[in-house]
Amino acid sequence: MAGSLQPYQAELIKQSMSVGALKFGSFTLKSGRTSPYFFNAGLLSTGPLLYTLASAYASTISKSLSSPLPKFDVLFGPAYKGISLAACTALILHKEHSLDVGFAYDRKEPKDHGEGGSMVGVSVEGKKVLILDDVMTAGTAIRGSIDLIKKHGGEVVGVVLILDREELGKEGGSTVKEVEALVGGPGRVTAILKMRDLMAWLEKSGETACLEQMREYWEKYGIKG
Ligand code: OMP
Repeated sequence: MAGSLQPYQAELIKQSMSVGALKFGSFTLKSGRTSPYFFNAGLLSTGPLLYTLASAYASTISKSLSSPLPKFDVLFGPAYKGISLAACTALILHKEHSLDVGFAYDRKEPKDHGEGGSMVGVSVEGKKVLILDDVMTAGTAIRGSIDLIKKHGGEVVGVVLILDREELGKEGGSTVKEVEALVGGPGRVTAILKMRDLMAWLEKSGETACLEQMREYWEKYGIKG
């Protein structure tokens, strides 16, 4: 199962561990599952860490562009954590990949005065939209963003994540496959890291106890095949 890690992936894991953004232990997830690890993207909150992360997002997007990810017009960062991450990534796409895209995000509480509404940034109406989010487990959060963008007339053409936990979704199959079916098909959900990358890192680091718990969790909730 363990594959080889790219240097930028190993660097992100190392930096995430150093600030406690990636932790091993026992955690209750939004889905109710009890997980032996948790990734808290909110702790990647210094200039250097944001640069490492946004660069990794931008490289992941750039690598998938043309195929399987089509050209897109807007990078959408769901509130709250996705907002700053999508803004930073849009900057890096412009500066380091010559890719100029719009940036948009939502408000968790719609504004009832001034311009009002729940969407901020460039309009998604009639546009191809790439959603940038932190972690995907059972796909509830991503489904909410897909619905919101559709409601505002946008077409979601893909999703990019920090971490794909490679878990079973609500319908009992792979979350990734379920979400890909909603956004255009295979390859449309991409991630900087997958659960199996974390396992490869634990194996390389000789963290056998953590690795054993990860394997047990994978048996229970990991994608099959
Ligand atoms: P799903 O909505 O089940 O896909 O869970 C994804 C969300 O859970 C993320 O947007 C986070 O709010 C949260 N989460 C993490 O941030 N890190 C994790 O390692 C796991 C979760 C989680 O609760 O599943």
